[in-house]
This record gives sequence, structure tokens and C-alpha cells, in this order.
Amino acid sequence: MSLRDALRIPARQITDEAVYRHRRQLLAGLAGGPAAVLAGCSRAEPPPPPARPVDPVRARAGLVTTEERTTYEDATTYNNFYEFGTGKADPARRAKSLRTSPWTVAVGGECARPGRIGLEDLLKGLRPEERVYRLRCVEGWSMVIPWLGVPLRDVLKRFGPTSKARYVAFTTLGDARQMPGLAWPSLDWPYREGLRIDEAMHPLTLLATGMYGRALPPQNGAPLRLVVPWKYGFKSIKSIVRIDFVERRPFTSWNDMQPDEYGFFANVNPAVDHPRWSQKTERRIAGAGSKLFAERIPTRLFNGYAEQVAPLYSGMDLRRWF
Ligand SMILES: Nc1nc2c(c(=O)[nH]1)N[C@H]1C(S)=C(S)[C@@H](COP(=O)(O)O)O[C@H]1N2
Ligand SMILES: [Mo]
Repeated sequence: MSLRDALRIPARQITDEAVYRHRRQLLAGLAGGPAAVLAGCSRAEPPPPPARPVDPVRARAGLVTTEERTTYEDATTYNNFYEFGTGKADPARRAKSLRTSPWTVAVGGECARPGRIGLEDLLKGLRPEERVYRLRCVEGWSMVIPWLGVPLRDVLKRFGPTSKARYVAFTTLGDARQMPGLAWPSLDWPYREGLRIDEAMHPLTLLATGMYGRALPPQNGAPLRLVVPWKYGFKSIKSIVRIDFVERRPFTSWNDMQPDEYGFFANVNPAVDHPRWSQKTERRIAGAGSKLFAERIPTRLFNGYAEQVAPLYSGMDLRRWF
């Protein structure tokens, strides 16, 4: 079957651009990802952050959760890490060979002290703390995981971001020899994500090196990954090798592939549906046997972290800037 047959669109309607886009969507669709037709694509600059910064004490209050935790087994065998395949079980099977030491991170862009730095030096003097965070995937499942990490802000400050640093861009390792998924164009490799600078500097934003009291397993993004608990899981980029301070909204893999399906902000919001499914509820994978019998619970605005992060978006239209 030809690509055109597969897509069931008449030849005369196909432009090169459309073929390219539909092919990307088809591949992503086969991969269990997005497959809908694109609406408009906007590269407009989002509104600036609020002038009043978030109060760190308030931002960290209420972080203790009594919700049942996801088991280590589920958190490490049901993963999204497309570099190792698009199936949930692929990363646990195929990421074992990822070489996570030595590991260096290149930091660049709008900052006083750019450079390449080894992981130990990057984190020197910062004590990892445990934060039990909910992580909700845009696909509609969620977990409660005890992460070990340092606030991203403590690491970023070391590089002296300039006043032009309005966003922070992150890049995952893109080594096809170690990452079999790179042979498949399910995403525009390497995986990239970005945050507005105030989101990156928010006390809740964690640079994680471990979970459940141990080092991060490769399938969860070893040796260094982001955890942004109020955003859909895809913002929590794994196995980071580059951090750039930038003036303009950076390229981000999911948003740039399907801008009508995956917003740049990707804030968890039950009131803003994905074009192909509702975001009102989630399958909570927690407790024993829960992958099969996950309970459906209501999704909360900002994944339940509204108290801490809502001020970042005051006055912003969350439907437009989803
Ligand atoms: N580099 C990279 N980071 C990634 C992904 C990915 O495919 N590649 N998947 C994202 C998605 S969609 C989710 S839901 C979370 C899953 O994190 P977990 O496997 O640790 O639960 O990782 C995110 N980070
Ligand atoms: Mo996800």
C-alpha cells in the first residue's frame, strides 16, 4: 500500500509540504502517537511572564502528598523514551546499554559563564532532595514518584544568565549508536524541550538524578532529566546533554511537530482537551497491580500544583497558550 493510499487523500490535493506533514503524522500515528490533521501553526511569541515573581515559600508549600505511590516496578517498566522505541516496555528492555558515565553537559547562549561541564561539577555542592511529584502524561495516565534531585534554578544560576535569557532550551543525547529509536523518524531528533525562564527558575522545577532513593535507571532518563510536575510528561526531558539560555522561544520536539496537539506550555489542564481526546481524567498508576487496574481520577489544573504555579500564568489565556 502506498503512502497516499494509506492516507486516503486524492493525489491532486497533495503538495510536497502536505505529504511531508502527513508522513510525519502517519509515522507518529503508527508509533502510537499523534495522527490527526494539523490546524494552523503559530510561531507567535507567547506573552511575557508576570512582573511579580513567585514567592518561594508559597511555591514550596503543600508539596507533601498522601497519595499512593507508583511502584518502582511500574515506574521503570512503563515508560516513554522514544529514543529506545515507542512501546511502553521498550525503554526498560533497550536502554540498558546507555552509557551514562562519564557524562558532560554543554551550557551555552545568553549567560556569563558558558562551557562544557562534567555531571559531578554541574551538581557540586548541591544536595539532592527527595520530592514526591505527580507526573501526568498527555496520553492520560499518571504516576506518583519519589524523585531525587536539585532545583534547576540552583544549577542555572551558576552560569549567570543574562537579561536576554528569556527561555531555557534543553537537548537530549542524540547518539544513534546507543539509541535504536533514532533510526525511526517518530520525532525530529535529538529530543528537545524548552521552558520560559521563570518556569525554569521556579522552585518546583527539578533536575533529577535519582528516584526511589537510587540512581535514575536509564529508561527514566539517566543520568540527568527534568521533572516539571505541573506540565504534561513530555516537557520532562530525559538524558540531557545541552542547556541553552535563549532569547526566543526555542524549538521543542512535540510542539513543533504537532502544534495544534501539543502546546509549548503544555500545562496540565482538564479544561483544555487534546484535539483527539479529553484531558478531564487520568488513569492513576499507583499501588500494586495498578498498570492493569488503574483507577480513573479527575485531572486537576496544573496537575494539582495550581497553588504553587498559577501566578506564573496570571492574565494569560490558557486556551490560546496551552
Ligand atoms: N528524551 C526524551 N525525554 C522524554 C521522552 C522521550 O521520548 N524522550 N518522553 C517524555 C514523555 S511523553 C513522558 S510521559 C515522560 C515519561 O517519563 P518516565 O518514563 O520517567 O515516567 O518522559 C518524557 N521525556
Ligand atoms: Mo507523555
